[in-house]
Amino acid sequence: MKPSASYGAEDIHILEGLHAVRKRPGMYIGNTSTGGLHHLVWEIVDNAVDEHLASYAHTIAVAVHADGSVTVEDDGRGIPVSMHASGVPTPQVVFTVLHAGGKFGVGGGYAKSGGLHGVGASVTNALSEWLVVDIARDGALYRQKFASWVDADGTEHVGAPVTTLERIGDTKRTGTKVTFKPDARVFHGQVHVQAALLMERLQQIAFLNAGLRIQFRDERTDERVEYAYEGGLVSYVGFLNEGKSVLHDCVRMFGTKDGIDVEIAFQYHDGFVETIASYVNSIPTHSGGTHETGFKAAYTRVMNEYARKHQLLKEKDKNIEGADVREGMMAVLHVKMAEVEFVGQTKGQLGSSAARTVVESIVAEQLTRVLQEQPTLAHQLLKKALLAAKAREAARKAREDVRTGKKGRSDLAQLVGKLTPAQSKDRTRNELFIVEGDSAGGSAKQGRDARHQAILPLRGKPMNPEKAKLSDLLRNEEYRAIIATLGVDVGASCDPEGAHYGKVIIMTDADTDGAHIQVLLLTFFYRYMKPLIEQGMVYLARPPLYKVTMTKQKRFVYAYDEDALAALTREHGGNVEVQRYKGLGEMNPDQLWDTTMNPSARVLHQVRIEDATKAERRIVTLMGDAVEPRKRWIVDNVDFTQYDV
Ligand code: 2B7
Repeated sequence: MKPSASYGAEDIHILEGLHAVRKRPGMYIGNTSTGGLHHLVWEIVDNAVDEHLASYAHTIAVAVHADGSVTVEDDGRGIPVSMHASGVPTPQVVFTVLHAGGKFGVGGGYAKSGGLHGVGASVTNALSEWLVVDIARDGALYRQKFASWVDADGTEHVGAPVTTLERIGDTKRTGTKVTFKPDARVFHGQVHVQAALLMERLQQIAFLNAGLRIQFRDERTDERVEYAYEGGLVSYVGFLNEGKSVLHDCVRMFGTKDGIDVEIAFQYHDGFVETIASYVNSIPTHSGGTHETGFKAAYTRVMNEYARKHQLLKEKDKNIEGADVREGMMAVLHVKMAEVEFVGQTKGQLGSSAARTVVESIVAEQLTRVLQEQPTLAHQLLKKALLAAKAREAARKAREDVRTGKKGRSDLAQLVGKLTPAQSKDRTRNELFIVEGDSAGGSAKQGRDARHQAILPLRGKPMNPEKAKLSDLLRNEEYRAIIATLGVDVGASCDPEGAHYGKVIIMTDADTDGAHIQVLLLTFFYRYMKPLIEQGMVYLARPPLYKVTMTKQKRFVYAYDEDALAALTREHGGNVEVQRYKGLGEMNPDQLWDTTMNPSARVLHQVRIEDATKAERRIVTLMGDAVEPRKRWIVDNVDFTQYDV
């Protein structure tokens, strides 16, 4: 494209501005890789969202075209087409002046736009090969084009207008449409816009702005989606909790104070993890900040007040801690305010102190009302919080008992006394074998590598963690011994870094009982020490099922499953003697070492959670009331990781 508009003296300053963006793109869009590329889209989308927040735009459409260019369109008022005080059309100011919104007073009424956002259209223009803006307003359609190019004599043009604002037709609609092509020279040739990235953020924006409809289409693949959520944050929480068992209907709290809008939705699920997704003016604050601090402070205070008032906490009791009242909470917090201040450069953390006071006061007032109006919910949440507090305290105590070797009323110390520790103190190399039964424990103890392998024998069958309350589990010797030996907390504060062992290996008999114990222990780890599974620290030992002696050669091998046995029998024309191992105890220490414990010979199955929801379903199927699937699982003794529900 060739320039056709001429420039006045004022334009020199303007062009210098955009040249600066080209020179140091990172300063304006963070980087010139994927993040920066998509930033070009967000600058434009943010302006459209601002027009929605001003109550004019209802629909935003985003399209990626076959040539890699992107269109963003809104049905708002349309950028004013009048001449700006500087003597150029307003759209030209918007697309060629850095921080046009702030400096030139364009777009008044966008009080609650995203801080540095809403003023970045010129940045997108500066880093594009070309940009076209179409404006529908006052019955007419207008267009202006911009481009970046280098003349034959080396003169560089950045985001320069190549047409002036032209009236190109009539229309009854109103709105703004911006189409641009990211400049490959800026992005090292990598200008492929990713649909998945756009969709994720567009959906998020739709959740955060109830009533806004966002359409997306990718003309490269013909993919189309539309995001529109009348429920706003409540829909968002529902989406985030999808696949989880939730404990109650989503709660919504909202209010406005000192010009700051606050909205919060929360809903607990039966897990431990606390998730608070917070935003300011639709911008994610991944590192939280003042709004989150205010929310947490008010939430903890009001819950404790309620607990005391209703005798759930006695006078002598300590307050429930924040982490305990938030265990299993899924929350979204959105604050809208003017003059947003972020901590640091990355916008990840809100710094405005007004947000803390306002959120705190609105949450205090609203949550007090919610608890009053819904006493059943209030009691449910507080009981859960008290249980979380108890669990944490019990886990701490269980570990302390072991550390101090204290003999209490319980015979925990005695049980942990059964632990045969590893000689090494290297927690990354050390392995804890949780072994079924005392006799197998004895063989394991004698057969092990004493430097790095510790043996914890279990008495009977551990309690079913699916059926028992956590408070009961924590009274159970087996689980207390495991918690104490591993040295990690259960629930939200479970930190694998603190574990005394790098590997936890469950070693049970290759029979139904053994399989059952495996499932019980895995359920326990899944429910209460999930991070250990996530970190790949939990394993199942796989002892052999058969000892197969080749009668002619007078030697033997181990068979780990029926297939291997069948193959051996076939191979040796039936001249085999088969010994079925019924339990680990039938193996002598050497055999146990050779077949099951020796790191260079054994078969271990790493327990993984590829998909937490699937795993949860699996556990419920295996451990719930459905007898048939559990039976099948136990009979098959299928490896946990390969079991497909
Ligand atoms: C701060 C600048 C960028 N602006 C307006 C008015 C409406 C408007 C815009 C826009 C992106 C792609 C489709 C204000 C604000 C400029 O001043 S920008 N709509 N949409 C947009 O960029 N969408 C406006 C007051 C009265 N009438 C119109």
